Amino acid sequence: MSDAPLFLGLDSSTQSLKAILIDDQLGVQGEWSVNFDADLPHYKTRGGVHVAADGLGVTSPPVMWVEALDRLLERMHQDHCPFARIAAVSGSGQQHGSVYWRRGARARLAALNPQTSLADQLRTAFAVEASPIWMDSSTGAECREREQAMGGAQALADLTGSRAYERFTGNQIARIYRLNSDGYAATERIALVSSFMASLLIGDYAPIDVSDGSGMNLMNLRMRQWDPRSLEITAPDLAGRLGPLALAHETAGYVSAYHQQRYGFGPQTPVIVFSGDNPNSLAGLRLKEAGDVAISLGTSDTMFAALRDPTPSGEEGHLFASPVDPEGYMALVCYKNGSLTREAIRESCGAKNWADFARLLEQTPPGNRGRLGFYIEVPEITPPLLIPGRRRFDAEDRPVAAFDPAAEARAVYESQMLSMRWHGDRLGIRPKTILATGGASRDLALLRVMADVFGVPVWVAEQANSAALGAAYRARHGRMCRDRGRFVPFGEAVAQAPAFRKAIDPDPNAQRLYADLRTRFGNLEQRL
Ligand code: XUL
Repeated sequence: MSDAPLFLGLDSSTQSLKAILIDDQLGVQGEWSVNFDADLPHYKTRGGVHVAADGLGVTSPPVMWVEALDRLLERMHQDHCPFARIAAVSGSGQQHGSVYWRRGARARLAALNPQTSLADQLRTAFAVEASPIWMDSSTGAECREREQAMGGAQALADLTGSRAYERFTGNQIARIYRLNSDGYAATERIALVSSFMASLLIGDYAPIDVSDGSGMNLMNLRMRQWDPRSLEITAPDLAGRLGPLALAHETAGYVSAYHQQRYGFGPQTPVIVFSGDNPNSLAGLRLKEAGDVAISLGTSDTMFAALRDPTPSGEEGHLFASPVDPEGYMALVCYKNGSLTREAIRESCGAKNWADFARLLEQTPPGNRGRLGFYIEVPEITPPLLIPGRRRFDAEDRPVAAFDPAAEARAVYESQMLSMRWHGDRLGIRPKTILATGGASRDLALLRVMADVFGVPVWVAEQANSAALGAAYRARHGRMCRDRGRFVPFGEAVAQAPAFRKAIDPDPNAQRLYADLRTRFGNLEQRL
């Protein structure tokens, strides 16, 4: 057993850096994490981020992610993690965030000294010290310019998979070029969070994968190549700064001497190209067929599905290249008001924990006697409601100032699920079943509302960290493709993965009721 191969998946998310180690039978052998606020308090982040005074700009310091990697690997080392048995590593990053490596950084990465920490050696390697992340909504002007230059929102979606979105990296790069042209001029390479973390492992610039790269408004989705016109309207000499794209099962490089000497990785450990957290979750949840839909309930709530034949929308949602099928796609709908918003409402309802909140919610019937609410604590992506506020309506669509706590508790859950159903439907996502994942997938009250609103059974993945797990699965997949010298269907790499568990069936009565509420919800949302 002691020589049996292991596979490591990392997940650099908004609030933490996590690791999952699996064996060749896909069993989880260990899990570790570093929480940015609690473990690295000197960066003074809240929820892993810094929010600008206007509420629209949201960034994280990239050196914090660097320090987190050493911290995580040290923890694993203290736990006697058998690094030498790791046969491949891959990883996940929060999508859209960008890192600006300063000229000369590549040479520094290649010469890392294992006697000194990564953070000490790379602290000054950034041309822009605050990395914009997915929660940023400050690029409205750049989005409008992009859509105009590319022939409108639908034309841009047809080309790149999405209309212009504030958090998409191309718009972020355009803004940095406009406001900080010296920083842009000093930039040697622009990485996504995913390719950035891979670079720290291989000691060189790692490529951006086509799946995470789809979240930039810069890539031709069908060709899986940078679109020259999109790059040109963003900033000068961008192609060289972005480097090549790669497929997610390809090898980015080998774990560098720094990590071999410090932690004991083997000398030839391949690092499989890193991807975004939603693409990795798709891999972790093994979504393959049309009608297989997952909902991830975390800092962001996302709904995603695997597709073969996508129809881009110039209005909403995203299409990305698949991370596990070189010819496949994935559809994604993303919400910023996820767990943090649920928590804020729970607190204002006076419920101490989720069990209390569920008891409150059960005091009102499904459908909440016609009451509907919209809970926007932070500028929302879907729909684009940038002004925070709690807006409530009675059964006759008249605005009301407040709900009692029981109605409020139900309204926030119903509103979130009705919105997913409404917007997913417009993007062609029609679930036959839903697989729930993320921290809040442990909340049965929320899953019940989900099952009833969608009218389908909800299953849960026992392993809540689907992005890190998906990265570990992809590490195994990438290693298989390498060893066989050809693309191996992803299903072969995960054939032995444990089955999911059914959590709840829909109640047919509630289901009918929600069908009526849906239309009212859509109309009210339009009004807002
Ligand atoms: C997806 C998105 C979020 C982040 C969260 O488009 O913006 O789900 O990936 O990490």
